[in-house]
Amino acid sequence: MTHTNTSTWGKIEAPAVLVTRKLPDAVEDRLRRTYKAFLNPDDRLYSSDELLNKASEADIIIACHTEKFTADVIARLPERVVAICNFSVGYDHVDTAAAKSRGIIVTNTPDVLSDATAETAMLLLLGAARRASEGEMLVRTRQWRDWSPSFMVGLQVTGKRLGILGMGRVGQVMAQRARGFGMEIHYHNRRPLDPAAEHGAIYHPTVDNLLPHCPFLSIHCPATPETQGLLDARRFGLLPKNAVVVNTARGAIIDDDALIAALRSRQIFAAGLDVFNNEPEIHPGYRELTNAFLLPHIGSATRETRDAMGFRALDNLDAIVAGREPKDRVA
Ligand code: 8YV
Repeated sequence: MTHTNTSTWGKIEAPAVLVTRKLPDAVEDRLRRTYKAFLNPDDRLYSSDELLNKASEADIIIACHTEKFTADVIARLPERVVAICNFSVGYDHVDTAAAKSRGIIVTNTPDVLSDATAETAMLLLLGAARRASEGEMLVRTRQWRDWSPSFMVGLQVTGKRLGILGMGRVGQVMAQRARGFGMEIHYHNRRPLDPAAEHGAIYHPTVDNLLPHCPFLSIHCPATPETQGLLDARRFGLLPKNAVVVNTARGAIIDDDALIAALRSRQIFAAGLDVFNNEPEIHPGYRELTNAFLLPHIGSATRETRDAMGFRALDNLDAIVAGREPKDRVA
């Protein structure tokens, strides 16, 4: 595909866009105004074969993290597919090297979901620290029979230290929100932020340096081959005893067996998790833990953010069709 080719589309017929999942109405309306849209009104999850079959009529695919574009799937995509515009900031579900080698453009939707995701991280941090899951279960199952000064005592968040692993867009919003709770921010990132953007946060050059300073830890780095299983038994062992671990990034960053063992032994006080390895078939060990506060990957699930993600994906699509460089190109 070349940009010269794509920019001629408008003169022949509207480019065909396959949308893998049901998107907000306003987003689908805008899409339909300009393109030949193949939508998924029932929001069915396509198998790879179905996806490939449907892609036979598409020039561009708007995809979510639920569709896995492995090297094999990308190799089997029809010749006419020129771009995958993701409705997500994370793009670990796309083999970008394979896409690049076939000349398929890949985009994502950064920025627009930082507030919503940081809200979820804060919810998990507070919920895990204050034993929200356990408390809610007591109420719902009529096991709440009594009150005493020692009943359901959790950890106070205010004024504590928060470690942020990955100080990108979401990590920085999380830091800002946590400062509202008087938290002191420590972080690790591939590079330190400019001092003006740090707002006093303390940089640690390695993950191992950061962890001993973190009674609370929130994960905000992308899933890459380098971060796969980054938080393993050894690294969990570097956290202070009774730490709280929160993950709104990707399940792949955590070694599930190691976290479950640390939660069972109470070496880690609690975890708040919105993302998991192998979603939605998560490690069964999590379901048994009362000190795990679990959400079903809803980090960015607010009305405003879903619309904004869709419009951002369409902005990228429009740019590609017009032969311009899309703002959020990742491959
Ligand atoms: C999205 C996410 O809801 O954008 C991301 O990377 O993890 C989620 O917040 C999901 O990926 C949409 O495809």
